[in-house]
Amino acid sequence: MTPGPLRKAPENFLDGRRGFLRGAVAAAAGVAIPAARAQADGNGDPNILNLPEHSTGLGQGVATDGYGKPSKHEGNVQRRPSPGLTQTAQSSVSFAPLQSLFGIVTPSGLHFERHHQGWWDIDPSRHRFMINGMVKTPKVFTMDELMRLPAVSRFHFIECGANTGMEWGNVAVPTVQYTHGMLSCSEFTGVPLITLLEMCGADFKGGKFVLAEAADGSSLTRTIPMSLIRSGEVLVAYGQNGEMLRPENGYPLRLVVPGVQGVSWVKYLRRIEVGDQPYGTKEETIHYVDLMPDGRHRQYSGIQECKSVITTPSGGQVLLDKGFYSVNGLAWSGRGKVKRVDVSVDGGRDWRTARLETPVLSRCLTRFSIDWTWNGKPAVVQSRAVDETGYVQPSYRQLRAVRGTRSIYHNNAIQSWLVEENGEVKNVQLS
Ligand SMILES: Nc1nc2c(c(=O)[nH]1)N[C@H]1C(S)=C(S)[C@@H](COP(=O)(O)O)O[C@H]1N2
Ligand SMILES: [Mo]
Repeated sequence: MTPGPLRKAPENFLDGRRGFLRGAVAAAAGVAIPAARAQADGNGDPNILNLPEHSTGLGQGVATDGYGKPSKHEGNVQRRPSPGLTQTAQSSVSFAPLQSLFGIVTPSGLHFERHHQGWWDIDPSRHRFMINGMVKTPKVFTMDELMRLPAVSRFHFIECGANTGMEWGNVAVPTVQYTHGMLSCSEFTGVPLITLLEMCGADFKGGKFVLAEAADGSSLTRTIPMSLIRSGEVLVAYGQNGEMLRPENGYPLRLVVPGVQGVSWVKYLRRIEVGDQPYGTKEETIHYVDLMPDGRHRQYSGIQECKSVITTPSGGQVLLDKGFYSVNGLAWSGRGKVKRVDVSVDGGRDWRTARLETPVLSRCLTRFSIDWTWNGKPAVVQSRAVDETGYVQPSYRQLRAVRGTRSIYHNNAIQSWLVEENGEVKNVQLS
């Protein structure tokens, strides 16, 4: 099979440029797109006939800068801020380039960022983590003390509650990076919070909640129910994808709260307080609440419901030709494993069950794919995920029937991409 004739998403939709690259490899070799297509059988291809320098010359020695970087040909794969959102340096978002990623793990340097008050590169030797409140022995841990304890490593997604938020207003931002890019997935390493609470003699009878507090100036604090912590899944984490957390992602310590919206994953974690009731902090009473149709606020809607999105083809990409495509994307659920993903290429009339790429892990991204032969006619591609609880990802009509139209957060509706006759892929909303 020849490589899919799929152009990459525009380098940056802001400067109005279109993605004219067929792919990084073709671009680097200076191959014109039609020529590359005509020579699909290799006949007369100068890239086969003329030996390149890398086949005849000497390569470079081992990297001496000590830490590897991506190929220079992949320079357009970047996390990017959105012009439509908060743009002060201190309260900012960058979105992960989902359209350019494979599998389920987000490379650490492309993990999305959400900072309420800027990020810090904290000196781990001076960082302290305290547990107090309803405990027998309040304790302060250094990083060394934490890292001596038995740790676990687990793959989990993190999604900001505001991911896909602009679509509530049918703003239809152009690419999947901006519709769904406040989503990432890593292998996190850390100590289960339950272990640390036990070390402090936490009162598990009266202590129904904990408050997690950050060490940055955002005063970021969130209530976590003890029931989640008891499952052993909540981690006081220092590792991300085999190395220490990146500064942007909370170095040297962050809370990992699998399945729960990103704001509860407190970065620069400095304190856990055990209490007997929810704390009602600003992040749970003013922000991250949902305005319901009856005018009341829905609070503490922590769990990210089952959701999916097709990343190829997706907004901003261009299909160059009719023919075979491997339609693929990501599915996830804050309630457990993804059980099934259905894909439609006709705007939801017919659905086919997609393949799930292994491993399929709980509260983790799952990659799905399905074969599609595009006939060159306009097509609307959609994915609909079902999780192991039987919950089915809703359409916009179904979601709005319950939630109304005035939300910002917690939009898990089915995403539609329109493939136009000229191959351009656009973000559309079907009512
Ligand atoms: N200390 C601190 N923790 C924080 C935040 C923050 O601004 N400061 N942002 C929260 C929000 S709203 C989200 S969505 C996630 C984002 O994590 P990331 O930047 O690692 O992607 O961190 C959460 N934890
Ligand atoms: Mo967030």
